Amino acid sequence: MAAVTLIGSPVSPYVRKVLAACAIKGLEVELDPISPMYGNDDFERISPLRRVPVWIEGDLVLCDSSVIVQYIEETRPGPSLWPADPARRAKARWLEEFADTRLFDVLGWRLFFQIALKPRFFGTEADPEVVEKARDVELPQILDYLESQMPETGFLFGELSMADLSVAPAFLNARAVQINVDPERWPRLAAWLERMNEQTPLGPLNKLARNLMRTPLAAHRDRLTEFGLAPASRSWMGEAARRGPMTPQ
Ligand SMILES: N[C@@H](CCC(=O)N[C@@H](CS)C(=O)NCC(=O)O)C(=O)O
Repeated sequence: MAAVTLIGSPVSPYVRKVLAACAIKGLEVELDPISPMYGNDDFERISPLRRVPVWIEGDLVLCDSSVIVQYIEETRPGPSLWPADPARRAKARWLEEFADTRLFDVLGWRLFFQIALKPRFFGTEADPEVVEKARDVELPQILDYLESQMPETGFLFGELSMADLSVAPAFLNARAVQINVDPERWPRLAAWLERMNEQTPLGPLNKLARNLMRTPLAAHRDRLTEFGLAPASRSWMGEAARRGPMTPQ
């Protein structure tokens, strides 16, 4: 099989989701750790939504973390990324979908992007109404639902699966803008997040992401090697930040 290049900064929860799947399968990839906002014209040609992650393997180019992890599962040996039982597998896929849509909309776009990225990349301030509603109304509803799905011990479906690795990553980005899960109100969710950090490949990836959040973009490639990841031989990084067709205001 051809060598794999993955485009996307580990600051992206979706990129960490794919990297965690690779770690479980023992699969090494080369990484171009760009922020999608800084993708160049070539990036836009292969990622029409200007989004990361993008998987390149020979002539094959795949966009979207769920498409990519499904492809990894179908082409690579090693532990399965989903539960074996069809009903549990279907439920795991639903939680992946919930995480990639509603959970990320609130934690990723209305909190992390508004507070941390919008001012930094586009020079505009966070919209306080969006942030307040996300934090005080929308997020608690999501956390109540996730709490109802959480086991007392272990992972969502016993063994670690893509359900866990899809739901957990965005919580780190939220923590970076002081949005935390209150362990008094959502005890199972908070304890599961701790286990995800301490017992799974997401832990070291979260450590790398935290480090990159404090590092100027130009130095991100050098940080990868310090964390045991191989930088790609080419980069799709451009000069200035641009919005994609689906970047929120
Ligand atoms: N459904 C996609 C979502 C990917 C996504 O939204 N990635 C973010 C980074 S966390 C992105 O590239 N955003 C840039 C933009 O939309 O402008 C997936 O699962 O890969």
